Amino acid sequence: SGSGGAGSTDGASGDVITVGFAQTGSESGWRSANTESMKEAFSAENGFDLVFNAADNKPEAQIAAVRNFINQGVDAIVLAPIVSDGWDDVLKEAKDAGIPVILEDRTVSAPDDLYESWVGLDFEKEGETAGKWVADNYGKQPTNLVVLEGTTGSSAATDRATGFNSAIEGSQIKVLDSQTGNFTRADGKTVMEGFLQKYGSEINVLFAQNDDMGLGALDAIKAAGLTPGQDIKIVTIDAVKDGMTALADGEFNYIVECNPLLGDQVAQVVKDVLAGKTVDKQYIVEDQAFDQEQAKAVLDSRPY
Ligand code: GYE
Repeated sequence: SGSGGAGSTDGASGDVITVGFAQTGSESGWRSANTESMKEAFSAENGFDLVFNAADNKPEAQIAAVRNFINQGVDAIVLAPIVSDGWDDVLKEAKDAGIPVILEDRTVSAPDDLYESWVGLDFEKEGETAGKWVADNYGKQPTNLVVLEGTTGSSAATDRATGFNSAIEGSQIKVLDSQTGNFTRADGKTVMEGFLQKYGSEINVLFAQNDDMGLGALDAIKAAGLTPGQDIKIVTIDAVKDGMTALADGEFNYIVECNPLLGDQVAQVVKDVLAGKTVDKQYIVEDQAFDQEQAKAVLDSRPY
């Protein structure tokens, strides 16, 4: 490098590293916490000049953002891919330009020699943990479940579904319906309204693939005159503050954590790659899970 962007401070600590970060958008509480973690880790104090882009969950806009980073000649690109498919061409362009790409959060379906490393979570295991809890608690008698899926084509949604479905297999859980709520509160609410119109009080359990969709669904459930956490049990993924609050308040029943604080780890991988050190192809961050009592116990100490 050697050409830090405007306002960068080359000093005793060495050259400023210019990093283009292509974020998905700002769809959820998880995403806000992840963006904050990344901005903190890739700060000027830590020797970085961060070029931040959020693509509003539009895959074409995100590909264009990565192409822009290549044209700008950044030192490295960090990508939180909205969807898994469609990355082969632009990742090849980055490789040809000699710009290393590090994935954070979600993965891509492109060959893994097109990126250096992936820092993320075991989404399949998250889904499996959620499904196992549902099967253990409600799967011994006939139980009707609806699903709010995350962004279609995202590895987070696809892998959570795989894990969840395998865990409820052989139980008496029946999936009445499963539709995308795009990981947002607004769509979680709208899709849940549709489920309630169609199935009414037949619904026993809701699995929302993130907290925000579950939080949106709370409004729909209450408006239908039902009590969330009782008439309809709710299991979600993420464990952000609002989700954990709903769990501690008895409106959710179980949350599988998905840790968004990946910034420091990603920044370390970027530094190592640029220093020519060998890095692992993937770094998986551990997740926990919480029931209502556990949520009450940890609520005040949650960092996000
Ligand atoms: O669960 C959801 C966010 O990819 C792990 O994306 C991430 C997911 C997270 O919008 O809240």
